[in-house]
Amino acid sequence: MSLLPINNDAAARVMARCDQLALISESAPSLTRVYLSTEHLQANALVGQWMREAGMRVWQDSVGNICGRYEGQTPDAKAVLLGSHLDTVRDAGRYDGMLGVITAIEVVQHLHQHAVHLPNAIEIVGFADEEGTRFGITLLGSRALTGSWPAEWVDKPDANGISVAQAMTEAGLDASAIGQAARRQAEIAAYLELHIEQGPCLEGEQLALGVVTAINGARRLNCAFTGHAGHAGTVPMAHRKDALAAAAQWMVWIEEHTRQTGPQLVATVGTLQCHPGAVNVIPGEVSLTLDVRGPQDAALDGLLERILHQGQAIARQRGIAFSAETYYSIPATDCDAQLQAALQEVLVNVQGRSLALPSGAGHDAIAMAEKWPVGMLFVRCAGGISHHPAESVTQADVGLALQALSQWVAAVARA
Ligand code: HGY
Ligand code: MN
Ligand code: MN
Repeated sequence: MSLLPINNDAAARVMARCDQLALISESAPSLTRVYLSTEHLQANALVGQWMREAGMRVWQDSVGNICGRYEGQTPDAKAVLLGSHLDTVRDAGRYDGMLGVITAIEVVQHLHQHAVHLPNAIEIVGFADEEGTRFGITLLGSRALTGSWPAEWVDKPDANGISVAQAMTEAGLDASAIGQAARRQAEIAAYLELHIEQGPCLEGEQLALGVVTAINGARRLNCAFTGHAGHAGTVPMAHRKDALAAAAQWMVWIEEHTRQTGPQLVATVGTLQCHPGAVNVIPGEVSLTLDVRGPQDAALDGLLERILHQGQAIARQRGIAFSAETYYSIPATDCDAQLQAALQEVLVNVQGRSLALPSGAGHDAIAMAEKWPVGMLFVRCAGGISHHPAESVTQADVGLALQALSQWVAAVARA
């Protein structure tokens, strides 16, 4: 039985719900919603209510993911898991993560309204933390499902010195029960994630939707240059050990060298702290973060090695110290070929043609791919803008995305 195309009221409802969720923020009118905050729990309650209205059994798991299940044709049927994250970066856009959860709920609502049950159950998860905004560790929600939480994560402090374990207790969770969120391999057949592209390719091709081929690998490091603070008026230029000048020289080299490698590799210094940070003091200490990404791990690690070598060389020339410590490393991750092929067919049906493209951004699908086949559906976003309040999608594209997700889920859940 073919599923009726989802109507445009659903697209309007998705847009309205993204707006509603965007109001749940610690920094209103801007959007910031971090792991285990009051806002996180409020968002879980609202999304859980939408899941219930769509005929799902709803629970919050032991790390704070909000989960729902819509039964298949047999009570113990494997689940096709849909999802994305509900946490945000600081001053975020309202579609990164949230669009994937809310569109998934519409697909289940459509099944429920037409009393359709597929061979597989459909589960949805609103992951608690993909961005790592509060504790600096990422994919917390999805790694709980794969059972791959490193033990030391519970001791990670936030900027106020509150550890993950303490924050869990304050949120009514128990750090000793983290393992209960892990899902058995046999329970889940596949993981499908709808997400905004966060890049310019679909817009450049005048296409609403695309098939994700792979997700870039990424490395994140905390780096520092340590020189000598000194009086800005009395220390001659030739005697200075200026940590900020060294960092500036390194950053310009990173940008130029990475640009020369071609379009696939990217490197970003996203944060920089300068100490003591006074107009009349030569900076003695600079700490900065480095984020390097690419579709192949070997090329990515080669670039990182050259960047770190250059940091050491600049420090040596200037007679100061340089340090770097990797705190985040995810491999380049392929999306499942069969799931890609199924989605490709759906996109030709829904929009006349399809486009396959890699993801420069990281996603929960990276963690989920360690245990289950994953597929991702990209939706065009204006100017490729993301991690910014100007992030936007059109209702028309959301309407097409709902049809595509619905048909993809039906195809996968029948396979
Ligand atoms: O940074 C990323 O790639 C993702 O948005 N967390
Ligand atoms: Mn993001
Ligand atoms: Mn995201």
